[in-house]
Amino acid sequence: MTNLTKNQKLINWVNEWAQICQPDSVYWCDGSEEENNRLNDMMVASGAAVKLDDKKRPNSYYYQSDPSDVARVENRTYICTDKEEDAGPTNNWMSPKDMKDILLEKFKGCMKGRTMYVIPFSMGPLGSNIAKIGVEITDSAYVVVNMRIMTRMGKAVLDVLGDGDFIPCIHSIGAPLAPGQQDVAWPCAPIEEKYISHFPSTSEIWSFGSGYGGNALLGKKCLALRIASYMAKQEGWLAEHMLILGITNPQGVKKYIAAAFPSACGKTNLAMLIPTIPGWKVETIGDDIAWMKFGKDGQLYAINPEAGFFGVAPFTSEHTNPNAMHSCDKDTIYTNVGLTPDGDIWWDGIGWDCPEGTISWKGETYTKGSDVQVAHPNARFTAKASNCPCIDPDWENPAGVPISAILFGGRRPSTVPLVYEARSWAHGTFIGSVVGSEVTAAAIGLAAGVRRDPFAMLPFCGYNMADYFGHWIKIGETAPDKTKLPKIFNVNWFRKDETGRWLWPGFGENSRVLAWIFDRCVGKAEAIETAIGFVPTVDGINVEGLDVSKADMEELLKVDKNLWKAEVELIKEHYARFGNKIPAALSAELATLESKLA
Ligand code: GTP
Ligand code: SPV
Ligand code: MN
Repeated sequence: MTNLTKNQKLINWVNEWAQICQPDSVYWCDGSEEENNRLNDMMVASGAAVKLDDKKRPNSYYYQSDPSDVARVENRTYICTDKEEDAGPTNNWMSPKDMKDILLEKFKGCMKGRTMYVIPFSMGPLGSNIAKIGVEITDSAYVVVNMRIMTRMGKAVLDVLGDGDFIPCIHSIGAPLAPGQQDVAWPCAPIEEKYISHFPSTSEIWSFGSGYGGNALLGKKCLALRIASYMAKQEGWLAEHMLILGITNPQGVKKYIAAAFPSACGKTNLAMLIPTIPGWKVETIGDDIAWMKFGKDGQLYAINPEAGFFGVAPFTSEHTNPNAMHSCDKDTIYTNVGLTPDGDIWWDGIGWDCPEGTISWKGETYTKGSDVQVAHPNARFTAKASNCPCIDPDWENPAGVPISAILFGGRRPSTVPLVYEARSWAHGTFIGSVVGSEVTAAAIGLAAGVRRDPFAMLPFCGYNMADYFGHWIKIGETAPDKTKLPKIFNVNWFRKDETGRWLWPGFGENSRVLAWIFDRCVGKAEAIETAIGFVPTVDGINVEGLDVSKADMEELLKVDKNLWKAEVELIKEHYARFGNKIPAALSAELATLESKLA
């Protein structure tokens, strides 16, 4: 059936699923450029894709999804464990047997009239001992071309795999074709038939009914976060929803920082930031996922398991994030943005007016003054990391990069200051465990308002979140050299005043905060100890050339005891969800915070 591998276990597994799904044909992806061109041509010919103007956007393609399939579906995402308690109160749960019974029915014949693609992929540099190999079976060619950007994919992976073990990932869009039936541009199943299922104890992923992003590109959230977080717990490392950046100060000293912010809260932007303060430089290792392990020298090292960026398009511009804009200059897939009459793309905040006649993500035509939503708020670009102008020279270093600081943050219009530093690893773990953020468009069907998103991992933790908190505490307690643990900080670029005005300009200006964090790591910057941790002194942050009033700056750095007392009550409610599973070290941190505020 294939001459790409002799791995009998893999061949048997593919055959078994081909019998269940009954595709018209089975195709093993080699990852070549020729194959990629062929699939792109096929999708253009079928009307699934539009090739963009080759002069403006070389080798780039445009897709519109089905209106029901625009983001992750958290209420259709399951962690399947024997005991419900092992999935915990924040995950949807079903027993593996019940889920497999339901899904086997759905997978039966689900690829009729379609091709089954077999995608061997590596999360992490090929052959690195930190990397994990998965094989995704899918009936979506869109998934194939996206996986080719987001992961290392194809024959080279099979060569490294040899006859070894792989993580099996089954995916179907759940839209079989009857003989003669005309296909649609973006086939998928209705929301209530979508299932994004994980079986952590057997390292399996079964995803049905969606073709979008994290639901369908199974290396990303499903493998590199949900399954990997469970593996990391067993094996003593960390799989996190974090960007990784390198920052160099004017003296040429370089440090690496990892940062966890919830979906659509600024990871891509921070990872590619261009500092506004002279002499500083930021380079990108990754923008969404970090796998971290202790090295022989006792430092925590991080790799980016991905090979591309699946980034939020709206409000990405030459002004906010030029490095992301240029990562998308060529070889890019655009999904749910606007398509201009001259074969280019458009979204809100791109930096120029929407051209007359632009086609919206829903296929409507935009004319000046019309209220057509041109790009979906969760419209995305899929771009190669290697096309990013500020990619770090060490981004594919199999050993990873040493992490000096870990940041947490979210969209908090009030209460939480621009930046503060934890007193210890345990205190930092507490800060991570209470991350809150205003809900964004990255997931479907969430009520508006601030929700707790611990460690930005709420939708991505493959086991009981309270046990995950405990794992973080344990990492600190069992670190080979506690003096080498990263320092932990919380940042908040999203403070607003009563009128809704941003108090902080964000984007490149966030370098001022990174510089303070950098200097704290080398024992330089000034801070005062408050009830919540170390906050910069009024002149601790470099504000030279910054257009922020002194009053706003004071507001940004203020710790308001009354607001924080109210916050403590909300934290108690949040912790109550986990009953007595909250680690004692975190209950102690909460008690300390409460007593310091008294
Ligand atoms: P995921 O890919 O969903 O995990 O998102 P992400 O965390 O990488 O978010 P991203 O950097 O794509 O930012 C999402 C949105 O936040 C974009 O619309 C940005 O313009 C906006 N944003 C990012 N950084 C800042 C900032 O410093 N200030 C403000 N006000 N907005 C920001
Ligand atoms: C997120 O929602 O955090 C993303 C986009 O990074 S997706 O890959 O769709 O999950
Ligand atoms: Mn993400």
